[in-house]
Amino acid sequence: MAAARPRRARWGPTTTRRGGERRDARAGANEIDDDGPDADLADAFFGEGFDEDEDGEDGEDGEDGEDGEDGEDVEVLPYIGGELLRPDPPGHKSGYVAIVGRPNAGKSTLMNDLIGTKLSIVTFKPQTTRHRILGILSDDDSQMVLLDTPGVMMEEFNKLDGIMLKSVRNSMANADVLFYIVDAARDPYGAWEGLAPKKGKRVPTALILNKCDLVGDRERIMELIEYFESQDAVDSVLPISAVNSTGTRNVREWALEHLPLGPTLYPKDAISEHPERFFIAEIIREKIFLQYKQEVPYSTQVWIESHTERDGAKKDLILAKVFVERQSQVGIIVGQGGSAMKKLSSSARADIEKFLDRPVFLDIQVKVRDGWRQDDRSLEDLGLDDPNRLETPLT
Ligand SMILES: Nc1nc2c(ncn2[C@@H]2O[C@H](COP(=O)(O)OP(=O)(O)OP(=O)(O)O)[C@@H](O)[C@H]2O)c(=O)[nH]1
Ligand SMILES: [Mg+2]
Repeated sequence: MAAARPRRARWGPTTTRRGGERRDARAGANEIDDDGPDADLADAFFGEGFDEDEDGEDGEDGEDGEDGEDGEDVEVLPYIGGELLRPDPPGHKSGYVAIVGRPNAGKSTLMNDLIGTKLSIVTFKPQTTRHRILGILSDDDSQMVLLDTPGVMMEEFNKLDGIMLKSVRNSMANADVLFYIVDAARDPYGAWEGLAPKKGKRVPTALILNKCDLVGDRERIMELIEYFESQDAVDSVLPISAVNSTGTRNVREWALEHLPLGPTLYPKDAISEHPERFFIAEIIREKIFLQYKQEVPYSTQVWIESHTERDGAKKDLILAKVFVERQSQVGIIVGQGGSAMKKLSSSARADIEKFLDRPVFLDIQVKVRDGWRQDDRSLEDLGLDDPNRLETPLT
């Protein structure tokens, strides 16, 4: 499941952009990340190419005025180090590509495939992703900023659900290109009903028909393509199997084609903006989702208390806290004689070591935060409204 990291790249918060605001954060030039799958897409599902509809929106709507403020000040700026900034070549494109869909549709799997490494955790359970996760795909002529989002649920059951939906809405509001993704094998029409915008479309929009490998029936896939192509809010339909990398190159090319003109927004060698400890916490959360049943994974939040790199042959020391909602869940997480915790620690440690490329000593403690999913202060304190939060929560 886990994609290997193909190259060392920047993960940390290297950007000058937060929230919806844009700034030019050009950094030294970099290599083209062209390690995507070679699969020749849609034909894997059906013989002829589908209609890759043009909407004429690309091209002229670049970022006005971003470069116009340099003016007089440039000459008096002191040298502050770093590589010389290279101007973007003419015709450089950039923008935000939001991936939105119902829980479990395959958003994170697609995002990981496009980026070429495992940025977002993936499990067989719905509502795995809780934050907007940002992944960056750059080459000399473009920069595509992908936003993986939490699944859009039909109902909000608690304040955490509210925060998750808010992050989907924010991602959509910031998007220059929008991908709606539906599971072709599981009520695709119903899924679309819950997603379809009321007021038509605002930006180039494609419907991604995922999990085509589970359909197996060419006629059915054609029928779905035809239906979604007839929707006003959809410019193109892209059939894929994200888990097999089939069709995902088409997705990348479609996004690139429809990105507006714009400057480099993040350092070209960055692949995300989240701090390393965010990914470490996500790895532990993924293992919790895979190991524990029913409500337990959903009642759990992970916080990395500290991560210390130690000299010499010593392993990195990572102290993590797992917050649960009720005292009874502590026993479930720990298990008889600590057996469940042992299993959790060792599976999480193995993936953290792969991610960091270093040996790690992982210490996990379990804490109770009564009803944290319904409590504004706990949600903020545990970093649910800001995945890049670094201050330690009060326990
Ligand atoms: N057969 C098949 N399974 C897929 C495909 N894409 C994703 N999956 C599986 O579907 C499940 C959910 O995938 P995710 O990528 O976590 O889905 P998601 O939309 O991010 O889910 P949430 O974060 O919970 O909203 C996982 O078990 C994936 O392996 C696909 O193309 N074919
Ligand atoms: Mg996800």
